[in-house]
Amino acid sequence: MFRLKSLLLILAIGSGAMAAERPNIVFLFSDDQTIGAMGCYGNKEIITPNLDQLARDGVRFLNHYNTTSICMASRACVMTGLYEYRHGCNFGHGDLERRIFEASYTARLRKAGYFTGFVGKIGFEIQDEDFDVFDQEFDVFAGGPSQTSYNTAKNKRYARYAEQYPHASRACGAWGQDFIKTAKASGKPFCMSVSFKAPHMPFTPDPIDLKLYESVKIFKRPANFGVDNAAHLSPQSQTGRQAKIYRDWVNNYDETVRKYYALITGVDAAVGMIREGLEREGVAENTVIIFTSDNGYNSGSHGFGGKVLPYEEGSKSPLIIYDPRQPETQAGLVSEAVTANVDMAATIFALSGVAAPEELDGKDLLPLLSNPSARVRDALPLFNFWGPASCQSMAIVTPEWKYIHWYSEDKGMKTTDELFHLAKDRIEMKNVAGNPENADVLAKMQKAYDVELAAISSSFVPNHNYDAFGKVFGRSLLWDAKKDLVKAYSGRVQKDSSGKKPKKDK
Ligand SMILES: [Ca+2]
Repeated sequence: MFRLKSLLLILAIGSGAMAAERPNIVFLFSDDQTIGAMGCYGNKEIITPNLDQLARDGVRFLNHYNTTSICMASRACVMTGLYEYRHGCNFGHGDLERRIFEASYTARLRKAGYFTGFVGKIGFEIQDEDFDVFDQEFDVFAGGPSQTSYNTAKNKRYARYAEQYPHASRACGAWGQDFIKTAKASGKPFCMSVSFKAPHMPFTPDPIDLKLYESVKIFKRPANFGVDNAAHLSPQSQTGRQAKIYRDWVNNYDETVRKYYALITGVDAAVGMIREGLEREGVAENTVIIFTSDNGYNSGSHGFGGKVLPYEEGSKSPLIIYDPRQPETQAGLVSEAVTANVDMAATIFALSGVAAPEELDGKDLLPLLSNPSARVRDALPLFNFWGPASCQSMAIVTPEWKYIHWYSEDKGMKTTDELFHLAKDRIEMKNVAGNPENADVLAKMQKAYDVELAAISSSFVPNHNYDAFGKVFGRSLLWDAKKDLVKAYSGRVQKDSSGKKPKKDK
């Protein structure tokens, strides 16, 4: 009897302790960082000691894709766990509806008792509401509208750090340290989002970091660098701003990449400050850290600059997850599973124990922390619903293959299928779609494509200008039947992404 009572007591204490020890979550988010721009991803020129350490402590993901590879949409994908056509938020498509924001992990965790904080570039707004409404949506909010500024003094909600940290990246680190203190004092578990502006354009790094790269005169080019390495790609891929502007990535590579790397080194310094803060407050052992970025970046690969395109450099970002509660044997492991921006919300819901909304598009990645060789999906869709219609596309990626369908036949172009054998050709130099020995693979990828296409038609969010995509991305409808549909929406989606508030859909 005594033993039973003791057992029950132990069980009761155990479950109470578990409830009290919901982990803290720190979500660190850079802006426009491609997967290769970090030491732990094999880049020997960039200086990222703190991020490399985070990778040694946690699990590093090699195939992390942004399902829409542009700021506004991807940030909404991260927070909601939904594909863009289901959350409806992108340039030319509209702001995030209140009901969808309410289902985001930040909103739900707060309702469930988490102490929440946000600093930096949030990148979207809630439809028909002022930006300042975010002050009520977090326990501590230090975000800014549109692109925010590298000049700390110009970001009103954390301008107080300007004297000590005039550049925004380290200022965000200092804000993070203070938030950790405040959150600890609240007695609640916390969820902190640090959304760096870096390394987004304009490339104005902290002089402290730029100095570290002064002695390097010539930087290593990507293996598929320059326009000569684009001759085999679809003509459609050449019709966007990635091929027409951002020419410094091709013509002035060394000076451009020097600043880009220095901006990431500034983020790295802030990550170090935040980890120090967690240690100092004694909360590091119960704090899960996630580091990723909102889209990749074409740093001269195939002659492209910018993002958006479904090729590897533009769509893939680093992802590191460090859960200190995992056994030490898991430290430094690497996962080749295909993961996505939409997985962040599902993972954070799982970590926190807070119920996720039904039918998230994203997957919980926690099983990969204990078993990095596992998979969470067979295939992932990548979308571009923005910019010139001729450069829009949908793609399917698996650990081994990528299939891209370019539908536009504008200006004499022909519909183009691209198939890359990623396992053998990671830099996408051979389109093997026409190769008879790949016919079975192509058919399988097209089947997966058609499944994702049907999902657009059946579940797009109404009134956000996605109505036509289930048809125009289709593989069988002829261009003549698509032309008018394209014309109807394309005027509305050709907005720039300068951060100006997009006009409402007419
Ligand atoms: Ca971005």
